[in-house]
Amino acid sequence: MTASTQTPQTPNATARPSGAPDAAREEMPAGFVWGASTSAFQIEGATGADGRGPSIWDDFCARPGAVLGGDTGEPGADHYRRMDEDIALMRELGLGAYRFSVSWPRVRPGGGGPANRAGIDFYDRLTDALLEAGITPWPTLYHWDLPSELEEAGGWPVRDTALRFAEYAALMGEALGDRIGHWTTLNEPWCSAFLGYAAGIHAPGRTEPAASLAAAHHLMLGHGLAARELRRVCGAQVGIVLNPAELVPHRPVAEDVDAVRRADGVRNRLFTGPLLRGAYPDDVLEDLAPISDFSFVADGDLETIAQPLDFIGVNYYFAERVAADREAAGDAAAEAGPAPALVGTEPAVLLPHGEERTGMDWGVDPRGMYGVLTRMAAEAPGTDLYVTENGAAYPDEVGPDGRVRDSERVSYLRDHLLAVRAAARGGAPVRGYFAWSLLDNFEWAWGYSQRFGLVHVDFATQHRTVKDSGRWYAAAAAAGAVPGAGAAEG
Ligand code: GCO
Repeated sequence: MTASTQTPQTPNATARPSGAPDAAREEMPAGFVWGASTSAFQIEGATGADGRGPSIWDDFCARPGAVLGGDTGEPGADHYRRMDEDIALMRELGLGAYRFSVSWPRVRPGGGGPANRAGIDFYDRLTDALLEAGITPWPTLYHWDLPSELEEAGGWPVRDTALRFAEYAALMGEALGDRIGHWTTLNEPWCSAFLGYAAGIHAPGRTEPAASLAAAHHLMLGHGLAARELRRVCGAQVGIVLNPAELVPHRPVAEDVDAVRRADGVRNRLFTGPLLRGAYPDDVLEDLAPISDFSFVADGDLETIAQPLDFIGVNYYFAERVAADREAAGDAAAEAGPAPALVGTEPAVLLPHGEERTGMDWGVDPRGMYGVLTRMAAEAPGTDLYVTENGAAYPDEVGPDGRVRDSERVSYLRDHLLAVRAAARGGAPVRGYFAWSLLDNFEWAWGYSQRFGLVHVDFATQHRTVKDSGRWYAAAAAAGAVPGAGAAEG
């Protein structure tokens, strides 16, 4: 069975009546979780501390030209050493939950082999300190930092990596399981598989289309095996974080509509098929046949992958327009520049969608948030949804008065939260929202050039400044509703 590529249209979620804010309209459902997200490699720094081993991102950063400015995981936001200060900030923002990731190479440096007690202790202390502060810990086990040793043995294209991942999940389940209510296995497996192994713009920087498909499969197999292990050792809720793509045809013509179907196949249905229905969609297998025969799928794998999910995390940043090829895209393709090779979509081109752009030239389209949530609710009926990442980069600066006036981010967050609200009102079981990100951090191939935080970080001094968006978000979390932009002034 294949999912429809159509997403329901919402009335413009951002359109608001003039006059006084309608408090009832802006209120989030009861019990809604207000959180913020980070990931280990992006904020921790301390890459050589206390027995941590190298990861593919350390290796990728060392490769000349791979990361803008030659930036590396050092200093990050030095969170490994400033955890207490950062939890105090979360308290100040009134966060109900904090989504962080565990660094696999910190807790089991070789990927397999002995665990590193000092590394586990860090997450143990973090968990306790969060609980003490009244903040629910939401760990993700894999946010892209594969231990180097496992990549040397073949990485995610190799089946063994999934088995090692399950062992690591059991290790963490045993260490923290008595205090964790929600475990996330993977963050955005599409990025790990295709940006890492096909486009080569993320670690490990490989450009091997067939291997990227094997990587996607073994990531999902790792998820399924890890979910079983977590349920065996601690019985918590288990979910996965996806980044469903919201794709619209560039022109209302059959070629572009079919390009959307193909792109949707690799971006979305290659993952939701096995995870939610235990099968790869036929049209996706057909489209990808020239690249791979999928002989890496062993008996029983699909059943393992299709473990029941307690929740699905949805990361949404922008929507994309799809044109059948560069010629069809016309001037828009020239403006968008060369696109990285992405398995299964060529010759289609993916273009930014939306009039406004963020600092990274990502299109702003809150209706896409409504679209991905509504679609996921339809595809996984009854499964709780959480927006596990949403946010925008802008070139923030601390003003002479010590304030960061990031009004564009306030608008971005507000409009997207209103879209979340609209989806929830329409019946999507959205239980919470995690802003990306708590802190300015290492933005992968962009290094430290892009700032996503609610809190500004001066990377030279590690001084933290809560931005206007942070104050605005704190007001939202306190009210359990989406306030007007002026709340940042408070
Ligand atoms: C992702 C990752 C985050 C990024 C964020 C902004 O979604 O790409 O989960 O680590 O930093 O999305 O690009």
